[in-house]
Amino acid sequence: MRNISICLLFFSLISLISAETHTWWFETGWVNANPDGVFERPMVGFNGSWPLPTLRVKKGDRVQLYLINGLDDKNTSLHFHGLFQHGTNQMDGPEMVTQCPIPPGETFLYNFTVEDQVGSYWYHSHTSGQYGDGMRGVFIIEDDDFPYEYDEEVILTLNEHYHDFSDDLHAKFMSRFNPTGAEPIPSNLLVNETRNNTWKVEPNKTYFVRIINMGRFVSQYLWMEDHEFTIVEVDGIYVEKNTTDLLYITVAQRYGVLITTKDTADRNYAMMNRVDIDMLDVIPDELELNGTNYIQYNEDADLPEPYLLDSIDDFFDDFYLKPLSNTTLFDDADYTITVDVQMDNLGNGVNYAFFNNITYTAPKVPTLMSVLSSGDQASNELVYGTNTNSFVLQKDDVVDIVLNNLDTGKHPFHLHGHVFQLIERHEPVDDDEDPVAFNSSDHAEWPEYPMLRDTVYVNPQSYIVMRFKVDNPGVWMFHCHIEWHLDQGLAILLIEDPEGIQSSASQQITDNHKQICEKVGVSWEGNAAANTKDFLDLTGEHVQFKRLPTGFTARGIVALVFSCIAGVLGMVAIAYYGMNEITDLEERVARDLDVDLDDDDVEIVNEGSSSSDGAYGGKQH
Ligand SMILES: *[C@@H]1O[C@H](CO)[C@@H](O)[C@H](O)[C@H]1NC(C)=O
Ligand SMILES: *[C@@H]1O[C@H](CO)[C@@H](O)[C@H](O)[C@H]1NC(C)=O
Ligand SMILES: *[C@@H]1O[C@H](CO)[C@@H](O)[C@H](O)[C@H]1NC(C)=O
Ligand SMILES: *[C@@H]1O[C@H](CO)[C@@H](O)[C@H](O)[C@H]1NC(C)=O
Ligand SMILES: *[C@@H]1O[C@H](CO)[C@@H](O)[C@H](O)[C@H]1NC(C)=O
Ligand SMILES: *[C@@H]1O[C@H](CO)[C@@H](O)[C@H](O)[C@H]1NC(C)=O
Ligand SMILES: *[C@@H]1O[C@H](CO)[C@@H](O)[C@H](O)[C@H]1NC(C)=O
Ligand SMILES: *[C@@H]1O[C@H](CO)[C@@H](O)[C@H](O)[C@H]1NC(C)=O
Ligand SMILES: *[C@@H]1O[C@H](CO)[C@@H](O)[C@H](O)[C@H]1NC(C)=O
Ligand SMILES: *[C@@H]1O[C@H](CO)[C@@H](O)[C@H](O)[C@H]1NC(C)=O
Ligand SMILES: *[C@@H]1O[C@H](CO)[C@@H](O)[C@H](O)[C@H]1NC(C)=O
Ligand SMILES: [Cu+2]
Repeated sequence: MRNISICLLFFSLISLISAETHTWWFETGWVNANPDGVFERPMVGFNGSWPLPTLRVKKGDRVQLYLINGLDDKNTSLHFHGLFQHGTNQMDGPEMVTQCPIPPGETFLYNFTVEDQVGSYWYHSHTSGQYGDGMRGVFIIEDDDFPYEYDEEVILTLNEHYHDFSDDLHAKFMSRFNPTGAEPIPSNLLVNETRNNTWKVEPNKTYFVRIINMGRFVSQYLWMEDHEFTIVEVDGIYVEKNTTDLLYITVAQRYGVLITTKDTADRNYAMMNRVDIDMLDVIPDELELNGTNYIQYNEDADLPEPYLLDSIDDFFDDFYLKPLSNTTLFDDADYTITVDVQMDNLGNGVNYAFFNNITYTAPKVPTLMSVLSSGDQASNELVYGTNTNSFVLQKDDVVDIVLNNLDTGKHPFHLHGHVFQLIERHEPVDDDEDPVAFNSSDHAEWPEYPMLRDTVYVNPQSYIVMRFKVDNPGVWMFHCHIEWHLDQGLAILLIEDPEGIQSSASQQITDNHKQICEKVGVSWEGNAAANTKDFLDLTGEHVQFKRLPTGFTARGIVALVFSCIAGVLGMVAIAYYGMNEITDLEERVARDLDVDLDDDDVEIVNEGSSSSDGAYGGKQH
């Protein structure tokens, strides 16, 4: 008995000693690069280089990452995608949710441990659009007890690239001249932050490939000529092996796959990636939809030809993956959050995204700081404002999120601070039919061992049901990972166990963090309106634009668009959306808005309310 406890003590000491602290200092700044090989532009790098470094840690290690904002006119922040940040919510990254934005010249210390997680993750700026300008990198938590055999590990990132700066794309996107909310079209797809990527392999080997989509918009298909993928990990969760030859990967998702190479090295093979064209509003002729990359066995052999498939409909459905941990379906939900997703125009003519008619509008005080400063009122959702879509969750509850997608697009949803069980995903519903909503008294049979991950897609006009346990005190964002849609306000906040947050020493705002808030001019106390006296008084809070007046038809916006496109913007706007003909645009806008162009009874939107676009800045005066 005594020997056993000595042994236990010994091993726990060993694990304490072997837990390492990784201290990194990184300074953001612009770096010229030419990722797609056809256009050089500045990208956001670290310490003068881009792409950003791959960060590697081991389970249990501590990370101390000092982020110096070297950009001279932009705030920044850093999110470690998929990490639970248990007890360190303020290190999660999203600005105005868990932290104050880091202004130019300031340094923020991200200080946390990786505790019980292993697998493939990534890090990226959580300041509007910035990661699309390059501020993204791979984060790996190595596991000494990896459950499968392999010879070598390799990283494979997917991305899409834009020649224009995010801020410029954002301004045109969140504009009344883009009333249908057509997303900017990527310039090119990337693999490993480049094109025509060569992966050098050896025959007779098994590679463990960590595939990570670090894009901000489009899902990608990935397939390899005559090589199969055996899926063993999704979003940091080990799963029972399942083999496929075609993967579908939304932005922010990760797949860990085993690939066994051929037994001879006499030829090379193609590795193909393809954009999900259903997500694009227009497909410009010059956009290369299929990327060809190379699996190189033999330097002297010819490069492979593109390898095409007859159909890409038969991609692997992640719903059926089974976690290796055998985690069973959690108990019935104690609390259900039902949210409807919709895109629509507000009174300024701009197209926004809504959860239950609310477009997320950032509060004046980061929500975590409202929790910490609101004392015994922290459980009152009103404290967090009327436009943040905040839900307070009770410790240890099982929670379902029922998400009904009334929109005709697919959306990849990400929950911070958790992996969740995906317990139902309904098939897509065609545009010419009505959206189908979840019906609790008439639903599919739920799996015994549901798949677990941190990012899933919902099909067009369809729904998903997700389940998780309230076991991680903090303010966790749940949002569409399409950066454009997040800019449009497609987010809710889950405030888990507010008392648990308040009473934890490690959750208190660090001095460094307070200093950052002071420098950027954001209060670290108060409700959503920065009121520190009466936490239920929301006077002056940020709210979304007013809705279009009743009886107003979207026709007015169409009219406005045409008069303006014909005038000021002219061909610029048209070329920008990859449209060649005004009539083409006219039809598209009309179809998207579901209006009849022959009807010339036209109303004009109030042009006076055109300033301060954007979900992060939208204010109603
Ligand atoms: C990055 O630059 C900072 C100063 O700007 C320096 O302190 C740090 O050591 C550099 N980090 C690396 C990894 O080179
Ligand atoms: C990839 O190939 C295309 C031609 O297909 C070329 O224009 C481009 O520069 C190449 N990109 C890189 C990064 O090598
Ligand atoms: C940085 O954030 C602060 C606080 O939200 C804001 O006032 C300021 O305009 C931001 N700076 C930039 C350059 O966006
Ligand atoms: C990081 O956090 C740990 C735990 O709170 C603390 O002991 C350590 O001093 C912090 N690191 C720095 C550099 O402040
Ligand atoms: C992708 O890039 C990383 C980092 O440069 C490299 O280690 C890896 O081998 C590349 N992967 C492939 C599949 O080419
Ligand atoms: C691969 O393994 C097979 C069977 O063990 C063997 O016959 C072959 O020579 C190996 N190929 C190479 C290139 O080593
Ligand atoms: C791209 O790949 C898809 C699937 O393999 C194929 O159907 C399509 O014809 C390809 N397009 C081009 C232009 O090669
Ligand atoms: C593998 O995937 C298929 C469907 O793609 C599913 O039917 C099967 O249950 C899965 N098996 C495991 C062990 O994940
Ligand atoms: C999960 O169940 C399988 C049998 O289905 C068993 O072989 C395996 O050991 C179990 N794993 C764990 C972690 O319990
Ligand atoms: C959203 O607004 C519509 C129309 O005003 C209304 O019918 C619907 O009930 C609202 N939905 C929610 C969840 O509040
Ligand atoms: C939900 O399903 C039940 C049982 O099939 C049915 O009676 C009810 O009408 C459905 N509700 C809706 C809103 O479709
Ligand atoms: Cu979306």
